[in-house]
Amino acid sequence: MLKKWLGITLALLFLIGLTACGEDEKVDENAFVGDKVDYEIIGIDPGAGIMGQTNDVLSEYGLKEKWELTESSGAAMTASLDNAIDDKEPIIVTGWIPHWMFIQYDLKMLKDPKKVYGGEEKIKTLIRKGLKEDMPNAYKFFDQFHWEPEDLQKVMLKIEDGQSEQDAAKEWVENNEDLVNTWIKGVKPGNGAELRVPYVAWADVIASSNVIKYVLENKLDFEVELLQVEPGPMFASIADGSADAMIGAWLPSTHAPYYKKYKNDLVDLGVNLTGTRNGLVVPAYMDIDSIKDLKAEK
Ligand code: PBE
Repeated sequence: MLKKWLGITLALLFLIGLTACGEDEKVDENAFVGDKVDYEIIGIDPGAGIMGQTNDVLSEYGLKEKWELTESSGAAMTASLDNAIDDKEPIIVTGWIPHWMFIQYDLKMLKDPKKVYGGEEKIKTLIRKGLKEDMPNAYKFFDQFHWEPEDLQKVMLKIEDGQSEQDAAKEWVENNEDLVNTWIKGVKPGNGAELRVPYVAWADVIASSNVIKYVLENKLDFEVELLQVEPGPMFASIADGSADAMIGAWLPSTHAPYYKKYKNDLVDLGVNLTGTRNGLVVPAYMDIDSIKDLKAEK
Protein backbone atom coordinates (compact mmCIF):
# COMPACT_ATOMS: atom_id res chain seq x y z
CA MET A 1 0.00 0.00 0.00
CA LEU A 2 2.69 2.42 1.05
CA LYS A 3 4.65 1.53 -2.03
CA LYS A 4 1.65 2.28 -4.23
CA TRP A 5 1.11 5.72 -2.68
CA LEU A 6 4.76 6.49 -2.99
CA GLY A 7 4.57 5.54 -6.65
CA ILE A 8 1.58 7.81 -7.29
CA THR A 9 3.14 10.68 -5.38
CA LEU A 10 6.37 10.34 -7.31
CA ALA A 11 4.46 10.25 -10.58
CA LEU A 12 2.56 13.38 -9.59
CA LEU A 13 5.72 15.17 -8.59
CA PHE A 14 7.23 14.20 -11.91
CA LEU A 15 4.23 15.58 -13.78
CA ILE A 16 4.30 18.84 -11.86
CA GLY A 17 8.00 19.10 -12.62
CA LEU A 18 7.35 18.59 -16.31
CA THR A 19 4.66 21.25 -16.45
CA ALA A 20 6.89 23.70 -14.69
CA CYS A 21 9.70 23.04 -17.16
CA GLY A 22 7.27 23.47 -20.02
CA GLU A 23 6.26 26.85 -18.72
CA ASP A 24 9.87 27.89 -18.34
CA GLU A 25 10.54 27.14 -21.98
CA LYS A 26 7.58 29.14 -23.23
CA VAL A 27 8.49 32.60 -24.52
CA ASP A 28 7.68 35.14 -21.86
CA GLU A 29 5.54 37.82 -23.53
CA ASN A 30 7.25 40.54 -21.55
CA ALA A 31 10.79 39.31 -22.11
CA PHE A 32 13.30 41.43 -24.00
CA VAL A 33 13.04 40.93 -27.76
CA GLY A 34 16.60 39.58 -27.92
CA ASP A 35 15.74 36.75 -25.54
CA LYS A 36 12.57 36.01 -27.48
CA VAL A 37 14.42 35.44 -30.75
CA ASP A 38 17.68 34.11 -29.29
CA TYR A 39 19.51 37.21 -30.56
CA GLU A 40 19.19 35.87 -34.08
CA ILE A 41 18.45 37.76 -37.30
CA ILE A 42 17.58 35.52 -40.24
CA GLY A 43 19.52 36.72 -43.26
CA ILE A 44 19.78 35.58 -46.89
CA ASP A 45 22.71 34.53 -49.10
CA PRO A 46 26.13 35.77 -47.94
CA GLY A 47 26.93 37.74 -51.12
CA ALA A 48 23.78 39.86 -50.94
CA GLY A 49 24.26 43.57 -50.36
CA ILE A 50 21.74 43.52 -47.54
CA MET A 51 23.98 41.11 -45.60
CA GLY A 52 26.92 43.55 -45.62
CA GLN A 53 24.56 46.36 -44.67
CA THR A 54 23.12 44.31 -41.81
CA ASN A 55 26.61 43.62 -40.47
CA ASP A 56 27.18 47.38 -40.52
CA VAL A 57 23.87 47.81 -38.69
CA LEU A 58 25.06 45.47 -35.93
CA SER A 59 28.25 47.54 -35.52
CA GLU A 60 26.64 50.97 -35.79
CA TYR A 61 23.88 50.23 -33.29
CA GLY A 62 26.18 48.48 -30.82
CA LEU A 63 24.57 45.07 -31.34
CA LYS A 64 27.62 43.16 -32.53
CA GLU A 65 28.41 41.48 -29.22
CA LYS A 66 25.06 39.84 -28.59
CA TRP A 67 23.35 39.53 -31.95
CA GLU A 68 24.03 37.10 -34.76
CA LEU A 69 23.13 37.40 -38.45
CA THR A 70 22.38 33.92 -39.83
CA GLU A 71 23.12 33.17 -43.48
CA SER A 72 20.42 31.40 -45.48
CA SER A 73 18.76 32.25 -48.81
CA GLY A 74 15.87 34.38 -50.00
CA ALA A 75 13.61 31.32 -50.14
CA ALA A 76 14.71 29.92 -46.76
CA MET A 77 14.25 33.34 -45.14
CA THR A 78 10.64 33.62 -46.34
CA ALA A 79 9.99 30.02 -45.26
CA SER A 80 11.20 30.85 -41.72
CA LEU A 81 9.03 33.96 -41.73
CA ASP A 82 6.02 31.95 -42.84
CA ASN A 83 6.53 29.33 -40.10
CA ALA A 84 6.92 31.98 -37.40
CA ILE A 85 3.78 33.82 -38.51
CA ASP A 86 1.79 30.57 -38.56
CA ASP A 87 2.68 30.07 -34.89
CA LYS A 88 2.54 33.79 -34.06
CA GLU A 89 6.12 33.57 -32.85
CA PRO A 90 8.60 36.43 -32.81
CA ILE A 91 11.14 36.59 -35.65
CA ILE A 92 13.46 39.15 -37.23
CA VAL A 93 14.54 38.84 -40.88
CA THR A 94 16.42 40.89 -43.44
CA GLY A 95 13.82 42.15 -45.92
CA TRP A 96 13.34 44.51 -48.81
CA ILE A 97 10.73 46.39 -50.80
CA PRO A 98 9.42 45.61 -53.35
CA HIS A 99 8.71 42.08 -52.15
CA TRP A 100 5.56 39.92 -52.16
CA MET A 101 5.99 39.29 -48.42
CA PHE A 102 4.60 42.76 -47.69
CA ILE A 103 1.40 41.86 -49.55
CA GLN A 104 1.14 38.37 -48.10
CA TYR A 105 1.74 39.22 -44.42
CA ASP A 106 1.19 42.09 -42.03
CA LEU A 107 4.80 43.22 -41.52
CA LYS A 108 6.76 46.25 -40.46
CA MET A 109 10.24 47.39 -41.41
CA LEU A 110 12.09 48.61 -38.33
CA LYS A 111 13.06 52.28 -38.31
CA ASP A 112 16.71 52.89 -39.09
CA PRO A 113 17.42 56.31 -37.54
CA LYS A 114 21.13 56.05 -38.40
CA LYS A 115 20.23 55.35 -42.05
CA VAL A 116 22.69 52.48 -42.27
CA TYR A 117 20.51 50.84 -44.94
CA GLY A 118 20.74 54.07 -46.95
CA GLY A 119 17.02 54.86 -47.24
CA GLU A 120 15.32 54.79 -50.61
CA GLU A 121 17.31 53.17 -53.38
CA LYS A 122 17.12 52.69 -57.13
CA ILE A 123 17.57 49.67 -59.37
CA LYS A 124 19.89 50.21 -62.32
CA THR A 125 20.56 48.49 -65.61
CA LEU A 126 24.22 47.70 -66.30
CA ILE A 127 25.51 46.42 -69.63
CA ARG A 128 28.82 45.24 -71.01
CA LYS A 129 31.08 47.61 -72.90
CA GLY A 130 30.58 47.31 -76.63
CA LEU A 131 26.92 46.24 -76.54
CA LYS A 132 25.86 49.57 -78.02
CA GLU A 133 28.10 49.03 -81.03
CA ASP A 134 27.53 45.26 -81.49
CA MET A 135 23.80 45.16 -80.78
CA PRO A 136 22.32 48.66 -81.03
CA ASN A 137 18.75 47.38 -80.86
CA ALA A 138 19.27 45.34 -77.72
CA TYR A 139 21.02 48.40 -76.30
CA LYS A 140 18.03 50.58 -77.13
CA PHE A 141 15.68 48.15 -75.40
CA PHE A 142 17.73 48.07 -72.19
CA ASP A 143 18.04 51.84 -72.30
CA GLN A 144 14.25 52.21 -72.52
CA PHE A 145 13.36 49.60 -69.87
CA HIS A 146 11.75 51.31 -66.89
CA TRP A 147 8.87 50.43 -64.54
CA GLU A 148 7.42 50.99 -61.07
CA PRO A 149 7.70 48.97 -57.82
CA GLU A 150 3.98 48.04 -58.05
CA ASP A 151 4.59 46.43 -61.46
CA LEU A 152 7.46 44.35 -60.18
CA GLN A 153 5.56 43.42 -57.04
CA LYS A 154 2.64 42.10 -59.12
CA VAL A 155 4.90 39.70 -61.01
CA MET A 156 6.56 38.56 -57.79
CA LEU A 157 3.21 37.83 -56.20
CA LYS A 158 2.02 35.73 -59.15
CA ILE A 159 5.17 33.61 -58.85
CA GLU A 160 4.72 33.27 -55.10
CA ASP A 161 1.10 32.23 -55.67
CA GLY A 162 2.35 29.27 -57.67
CA GLN A 163 2.47 30.47 -61.28
CA SER A 164 5.64 29.55 -63.16
CA GLU A 165 8.14 32.39 -63.58
CA GLN A 166 7.58 32.28 -67.34
CA ASP A 167 3.77 32.37 -67.12
CA ALA A 168 3.78 35.14 -64.53
CA ALA A 169 6.05 37.24 -66.76
CA LYS A 170 3.93 36.53 -69.84
CA GLU A 171 0.67 37.42 -68.11
CA TRP A 172 2.04 40.68 -66.75
CA VAL A 173 3.50 41.69 -70.14
CA GLU A 174 0.26 40.92 -72.00
CA ASN A 175 -1.71 42.95 -69.44
CA ASN A 176 0.61 45.96 -69.63
CA GLU A 177 0.93 46.57 -73.34
CA ASP A 178 1.16 50.37 -73.11
CA LEU A 179 4.11 50.32 -70.77
CA VAL A 180 5.84 47.50 -72.64
CA ASN A 181 5.42 49.47 -75.89
CA THR A 182 7.54 52.26 -74.45
CA TRP A 183 10.37 49.74 -73.93
CA ILE A 184 10.28 48.37 -77.48
CA LYS A 185 9.56 51.63 -79.27
CA GLY A 186 11.91 52.00 -82.24
CA VAL A 187 13.73 48.73 -81.45
CA LYS A 188 14.24 46.55 -84.53
CA PRO A 189 13.83 42.76 -84.12
CA GLY A 190 16.92 40.75 -83.24
CA ASN A 191 16.43 37.93 -85.79
CA GLY A 192 17.34 35.35 -83.19
CA ALA A 193 20.44 37.17 -81.86
CA GLU A 194 21.48 35.83 -78.45
CA LEU A 195 21.68 37.79 -75.22
CA ARG A 196 23.09 36.55 -71.94
CA VAL A 197 21.50 37.96 -68.80
CA PRO A 198 22.90 36.99 -65.37
CA TYR A 199 20.60 37.18 -62.34
CA VAL A 200 20.59 36.17 -58.68
CA ALA A 201 17.73 34.10 -57.23
CA TRP A 202 16.18 36.98 -55.28
CA ALA A 203 12.40 37.23 -55.74
CA ASP A 204 12.61 40.66 -57.38
CA VAL A 205 15.40 39.85 -59.81
CA ILE A 206 13.82 36.52 -60.80
CA ALA A 207 10.63 38.39 -61.69
CA SER A 208 12.25 41.28 -63.58
CA SER A 209 14.64 39.05 -65.52
CA ASN A 210 11.80 36.83 -66.68
CA VAL A 211 9.78 39.86 -67.78
CA ILE A 212 12.53 41.26 -69.99
CA LYS A 213 13.27 37.78 -71.36
CA TYR A 214 9.64 37.39 -72.38
CA VAL A 215 9.54 40.80 -74.06
CA LEU A 216 12.86 40.37 -75.86
CA GLU A 217 11.92 36.91 -77.13
CA ASN A 218 8.25 37.36 -77.94
CA LYS A 219 8.03 40.97 -79.03
CA LEU A 220 11.52 41.44 -80.48
CA ASP A 221 12.81 38.05 -81.68
CA PHE A 222 15.93 37.89 -79.53
CA GLU A 223 17.05 34.71 -77.71
CA VAL A 224 17.71 35.33 -74.03
CA GLU A 225 19.68 33.00 -71.83
CA LEU A 226 19.06 33.70 -68.15
CA LEU A 227 22.08 32.66 -66.09
CA GLN A 228 21.49 32.11 -62.39
CA VAL A 229 24.66 33.15 -60.54
CA GLU A 230 25.96 34.51 -57.25
CA PRO A 231 26.00 38.29 -56.75
CA GLY A 232 29.77 38.71 -57.39
CA PRO A 233 29.72 36.87 -60.73
CA MET A 234 26.60 38.80 -61.78
CA PHE A 235 28.66 41.99 -61.82
CA ALA A 236 31.92 40.34 -62.92
CA SER A 237 30.32 38.72 -65.99
CA ILE A 238 29.12 42.11 -67.25
CA ALA A 239 32.51 43.68 -66.54
CA ASP A 240 34.47 40.95 -68.38
CA GLY A 241 31.96 40.87 -71.25
CA SER A 242 30.96 37.22 -70.83
CA ALA A 243 27.35 38.38 -70.28
CA ASP A 244 25.48 41.26 -71.90
CA ALA A 245 23.17 43.00 -69.45
CA MET A 246 21.89 42.85 -65.87
CA ILE A 247 18.85 44.67 -64.56
CA GLY A 248 19.16 44.10 -60.80
CA ALA A 249 21.84 46.50 -59.53
CA TRP A 250 20.59 48.12 -56.30
CA LEU A 251 22.28 51.47 -55.82
CA PRO A 252 23.71 53.67 -54.45
CA SER A 253 24.05 51.62 -51.23
CA THR A 254 23.13 47.92 -51.51
CA HIS A 255 25.58 46.95 -54.22
CA ALA A 256 28.07 49.75 -53.67
CA PRO A 257 31.03 47.38 -53.05
CA TYR A 258 30.40 45.53 -56.36
CA TYR A 259 29.67 48.73 -58.25
CA LYS A 260 32.88 50.40 -57.07
CA LYS A 261 34.92 47.39 -58.05
CA TYR A 262 33.53 47.06 -61.57
CA LYS A 263 32.18 50.44 -62.60
CA ASN A 264 35.05 51.30 -64.93
CA ASP A 265 34.60 48.08 -66.88
CA LEU A 266 30.89 48.34 -67.63
CA VAL A 267 28.30 50.79 -68.91
CA ASP A 268 25.70 52.20 -66.54
CA LEU A 269 22.40 52.66 -68.38
CA GLY A 270 20.74 54.36 -65.45
CA VAL A 271 17.69 53.69 -63.35
CA ASN A 272 14.99 51.16 -64.29
CA LEU A 273 13.01 51.42 -61.03
CA THR A 274 12.87 53.91 -58.16
CA GLY A 275 11.68 53.32 -54.62
CA THR A 276 13.33 50.24 -53.14
CA ARG A 277 14.25 49.90 -49.49
CA ASN A 278 16.18 47.43 -47.35
CA GLY A 279 15.84 46.80 -43.65
CA LEU A 280 15.07 44.54 -40.73
CA VAL A 281 11.54 43.21 -40.97
CA VAL A 282 9.27 41.80 -38.25
CA PRO A 283 5.64 40.65 -38.08
CA ALA A 284 3.31 43.54 -37.12
CA TYR A 285 2.36 41.73 -33.88
CA MET A 286 5.85 42.29 -32.44
CA ASP A 287 6.07 45.28 -30.11
CA ILE A 288 9.24 46.85 -31.48
CA ASP A 289 9.49 49.66 -34.04
CA SER A 290 13.12 50.60 -34.42
CA ILE A 291 16.49 48.91 -34.74
CA LYS A 292 17.30 50.81 -31.55
CA ASP A 293 14.83 48.54 -29.71
CA LEU A 294 17.21 45.62 -30.22
CA LYS A 295 19.53 47.06 -27.62
CA ALA A 296 18.69 45.90 -24.07
CA GLU A 297 19.75 48.99 -22.12
CA LYS A 298 17.78 51.89 -23.54
N1 PBE B 1 18.23 42.23 -52.27
C1 PBE B 1 17.30 42.18 -53.40
C2 PBE B 1 19.53 42.23 -52.97
C3 PBE B 1 19.35 43.10 -54.12
C4 PBE B 1 18.01 42.74 -54.58
C5 PBE B 1 17.97 43.40 -51.49
C6 PBE B 1 18.11 41.01 -51.48
C7 PBE B 1 20.80 42.41 -52.13
O1 PBE B 1 20.70 42.55 -50.91
O2 PBE B 1 21.88 42.39 -52.68
